[in-house]
Amino acid sequence: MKDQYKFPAGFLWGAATSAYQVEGAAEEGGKKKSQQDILNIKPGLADASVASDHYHRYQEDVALMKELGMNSYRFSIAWARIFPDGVGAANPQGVAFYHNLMDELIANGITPIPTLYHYDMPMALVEKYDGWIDRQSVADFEYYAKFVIKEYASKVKYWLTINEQSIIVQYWTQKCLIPEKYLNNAQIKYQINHHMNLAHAISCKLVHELVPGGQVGAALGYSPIYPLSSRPEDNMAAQNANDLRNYFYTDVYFKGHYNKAAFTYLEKNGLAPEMQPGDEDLFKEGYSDFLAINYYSSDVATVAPEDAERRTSGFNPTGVKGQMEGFETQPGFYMLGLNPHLETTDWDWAIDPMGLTFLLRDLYTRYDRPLMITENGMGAYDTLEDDGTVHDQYRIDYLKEHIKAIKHAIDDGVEVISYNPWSFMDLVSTSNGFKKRYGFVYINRTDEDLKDLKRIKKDSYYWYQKIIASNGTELD
Ligand code: BGP
Repeated sequence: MKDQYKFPAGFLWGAATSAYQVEGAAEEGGKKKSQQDILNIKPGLADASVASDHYHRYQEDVALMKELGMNSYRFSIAWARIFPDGVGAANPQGVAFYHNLMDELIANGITPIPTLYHYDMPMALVEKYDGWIDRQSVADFEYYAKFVIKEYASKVKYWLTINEQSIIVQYWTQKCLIPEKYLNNAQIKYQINHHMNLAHAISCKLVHELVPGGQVGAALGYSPIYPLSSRPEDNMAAQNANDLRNYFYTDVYFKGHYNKAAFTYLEKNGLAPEMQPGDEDLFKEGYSDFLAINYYSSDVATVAPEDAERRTSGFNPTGVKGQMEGFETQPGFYMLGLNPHLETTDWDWAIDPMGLTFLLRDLYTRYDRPLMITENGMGAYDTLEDDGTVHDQYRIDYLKEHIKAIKHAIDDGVEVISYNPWSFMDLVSTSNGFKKRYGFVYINRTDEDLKDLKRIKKDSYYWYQKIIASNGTELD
């Protein structure tokens, strides 16, 4: 009998971050503002101006990655660092920064896995034409992507296109700076997504054209959706929810067209994106080699009456359990809710390691393409003890069960390329500043006080070091 639960030789172990959440230097080195430099200015919370100061300390950070044993690192390239005005002249200091980072990684045996876009549309383009809302964004993204892919082609094999289109649709006003006049127009978020689908497909084509042996795929935020009960109606609701929240994206990436039931529902409700002739041909030409998944939790769905009020996903703004503001409701299609069988994090995210095995199996069966895990992790309040240690056993428990879940999927025959949990170091959370931490490395700062930004290894760092060294065999 073959070995149970074995990670393949050459498996990519690492961790992940994104540009605006770690770099800081928001207006240094020739960079101009992105929409995240504006969206993250919230009273009492850290913003992107200093973040984890990675821009200035990347060498120290890469040394810590090396010591951790990482052989891959997922990060993102800030469009506004390469093209401060979105298009036009490239910024030599920005271009050099990512060369230096990649060189440092490669010299330390770490495979760079860059993401082209992680929520940070240059403000210049937001001011010019409202960013992704306008189809011109696709052409400007192509200009940026072509430059970047060409520039770093010799250093990068695995390219990630756009981070979490699914989350951008769900939390569109937090991920994009939306002018007030569009705020009550929910069709806009599907239009933004359509433009991103085009940008994704173009990027895939560019990687195939410009990078010998290059592999490319999107990084999708993905929560499998279970029926709340075994009632046929709940099963139907779960299928509807999976179609609109999950396969709506993956069918475009791998089949080259929108999921039929989801698109029909949007059309009936006046929410479908406007398309142009040839758009779906482009989807097909811009095929993905793999799918990268960001996995934190699963969801459950139940029936939503036809006259239910449409609403988007809520979130828990306090970090006190039980304060989730509400759940997505699509009248006549589905309504999400709480899974009574699962524990949650302090921010009410359901903890479900088996959900990871479930989705890996499901997606591999549906599309027959390898998968990467480009995010997974436990957001928590961490405490820096007086002796300079951080005891994050809860994070170790979370990650351990999820790594076991990946091993199960591999053992079931699924091809998994990499595991890059969120996050390498503490960083600016998308909505909770530095209060909610994910890192293996603690950053000594708070929302209010920058302190010395010292890097401190948490217990999870030492634990993960052993996991990587044993290629995932020494889990207990
Ligand atoms: C993903 C994003 C990341 C990230 C993570 C955790 O959706 O790609 O950018 O921050 O979620 O989310 P949060 O910071 O809200 O806890």
